Amino acid sequence: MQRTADAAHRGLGSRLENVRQQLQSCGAVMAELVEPQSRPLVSGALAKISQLTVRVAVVGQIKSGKSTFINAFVRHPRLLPTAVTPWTTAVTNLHFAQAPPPDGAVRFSFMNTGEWRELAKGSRFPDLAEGGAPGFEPRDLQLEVNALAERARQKLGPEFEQLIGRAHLFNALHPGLLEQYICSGEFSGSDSYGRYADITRSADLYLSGGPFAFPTTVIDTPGINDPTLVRDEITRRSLGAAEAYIIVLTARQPLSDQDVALLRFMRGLNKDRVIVLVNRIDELSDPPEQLPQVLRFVNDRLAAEFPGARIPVVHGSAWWATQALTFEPSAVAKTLTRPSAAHLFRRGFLQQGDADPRALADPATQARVMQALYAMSGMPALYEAFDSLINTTGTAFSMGMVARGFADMSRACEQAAEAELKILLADRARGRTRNGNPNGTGSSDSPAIHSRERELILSVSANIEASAKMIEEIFSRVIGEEQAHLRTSLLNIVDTYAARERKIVTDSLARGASATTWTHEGIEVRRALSDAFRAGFEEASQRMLAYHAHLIPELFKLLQTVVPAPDIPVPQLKSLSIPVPASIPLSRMLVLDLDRSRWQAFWKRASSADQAGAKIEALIRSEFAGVADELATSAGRTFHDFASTTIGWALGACRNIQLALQRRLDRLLQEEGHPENTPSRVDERISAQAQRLKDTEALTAHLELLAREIEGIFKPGDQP
Ligand SMILES: Nc1nc2c(ncn2[C@@H]2O[C@H](COP(=O)(O)OP(=O)(O)OP(=O)(O)O)[C@@H](O)[C@H]2O)c(=O)[nH]1
Ligand SMILES: [Mg+2]
Repeated sequence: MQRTADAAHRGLGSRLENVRQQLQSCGAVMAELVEPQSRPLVSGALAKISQLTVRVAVVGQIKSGKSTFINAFVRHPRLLPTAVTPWTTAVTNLHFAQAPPPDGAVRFSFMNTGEWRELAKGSRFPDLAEGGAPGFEPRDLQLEVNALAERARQKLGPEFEQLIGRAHLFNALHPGLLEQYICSGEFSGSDSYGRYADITRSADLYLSGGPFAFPTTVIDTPGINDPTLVRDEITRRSLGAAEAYIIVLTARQPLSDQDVALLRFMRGLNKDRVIVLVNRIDELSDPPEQLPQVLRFVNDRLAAEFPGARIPVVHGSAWWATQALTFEPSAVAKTLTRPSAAHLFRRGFLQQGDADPRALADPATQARVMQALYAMSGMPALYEAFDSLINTTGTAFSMGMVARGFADMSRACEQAAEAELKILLADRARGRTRNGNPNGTGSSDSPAIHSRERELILSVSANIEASAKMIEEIFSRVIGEEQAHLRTSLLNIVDTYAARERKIVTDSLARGASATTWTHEGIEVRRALSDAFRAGFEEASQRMLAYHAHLIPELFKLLQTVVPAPDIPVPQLKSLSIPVPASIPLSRMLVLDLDRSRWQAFWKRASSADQAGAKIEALIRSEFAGVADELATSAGRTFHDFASTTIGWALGACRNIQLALQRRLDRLLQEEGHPENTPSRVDERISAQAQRLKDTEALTAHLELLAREIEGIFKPGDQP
């Protein structure tokens, strides 16, 4: 396309990619400057950033146009199968700007028996069977899984047993291949279509091209309201692996009941990493009238569901985008006679006569129509939104941490180089005064001085190690406290809610109402948990950062007793914040979410109003206690990662200085009195050391600039 959006033109995530490449080249330089013992720290960080990828999941109800949209989004318009009947059954990961594994660029992984059993249990069903909420035995999922296994067995015959738990690998895609693995439904095509669909868990495709500058994985998911519970569960599970989400809605039924359910389901995901696409606007019969209404409705609904969040809402048509990318004059001519195409004329993208099939043979008209369809497809706006979204992800944050770590280490190298130079200069000066020799190379008291300095350094370094250990312990204690605190406040919310629901059930049954009318509206408690989690996490993260700002400089102060160690800049608490992990556990399906028909057995077993109320309270508690636990654990994990990385770098930087000095003094001690230690040799060393100092100064300046730049790029998202 000629008129691509700026973001796509540069390549999505190009700023991040640029920073990454600079970090890689700085890291390579630094690996040569640091002490050998510090190299693993640098190479570990380099390996880490070379593996960073952004993962975005595309979700929506069945047939909203997810696969069609993805094809246009990744600029492979015929990649994923899309059609009216066959539906996507497996999670499909499209990897861009990433090297394929050696065993094949296309991989279909089959479920294994364990996974099947897992799926059948659902999320927390086993706990329930073990007494969490007696009397509730949701067998539906199990029955479904059994039926699925039976169908697959019949379809595949003896092959079935061989395939379970394994994978099929290919070097490249060929036509019809995906249809065999990731689609199901009524096909008019080949018999092999859908052959492996029942047992395929996921597909991984490594692709070239695409609009991505930064390694990105786009995840196509089965529709969220797939008629089978199993597919629903597969989709929910796949979401945990993503850090950004595109929700595809249908313009003609914007936020239908299913969409509202989907939004509630998305509630647990980080709201600032979501883009909403109102797709299929080409199906509106009167866009000028209907489009503003649809968008207002969607925005209002989003504001109600995600108060305070700014979720970008993009509208468009994946179909228009596909037509622009594949341009077939006869199909385009048909499109342009539809009422929705009048929209393109009204917006000034097209001229009268452009819809005429004969005019469409003219290259100038073709180019204009292509541009019009593409511009109105929503794709440029979506690219812009996606390009900013990438910058709020954990990937951007991880890169910022590496940049800061590198900058600290580089400053440490600089200080070490400066201190080493001072040792050499002092040594030469001592020699000169003592011997009256202008080219003196040390004196008889030099060894004593060097030994003393060396001892001092060793004792300081022992202190540094001990302090680092202490700092680790403090962080560990603080993280433990924060995690427990977060867990308690989440459990309090669950308790309050469970007690309230108990009262509602008991009261209404006592008044003679039928128990079967009770339905769980878990939205409110999920929202309360999500808000409390976010607020609690942010509060805890401020405490972590305050400790960080206070404790890390202590390490360097210790070092300052022997050398002018660097002052590590204290992070600005306002500008730095640890990104809140996605609250995936909140999106998990719980027994409470099952529909009314599946609750019959539960109510049958309750003999009195009080008993029914008590059971509901126990059920809510047991279901949500696990969610609260998981949320608190994920917060703890994020803090541990943060603490170990920052302590690791600070300690690494200190060690590097201390090792460099130790090495220099050892060498001087070793060479005392050696004949090859001539004045010219000493001068040579001094000038080599001065050069080293210059190099590290330049590297530090570059890295500090980079760390500041990435801090400017990384926006942890809108604060509520
Ligand atoms: N008119 C119109 N049709 C569309 C649009 N996007 C997708 N479709 C059509 O809708 C049908 C379903 O599209 P898919 O992309 O397979 O939808 P999906 O959401 O991936 O469906 P599942 O994987 O089954 O959940 C196909 O026939 C598409 O051609 C659109 O913007 N406008
Ligand atoms: Mg699909």
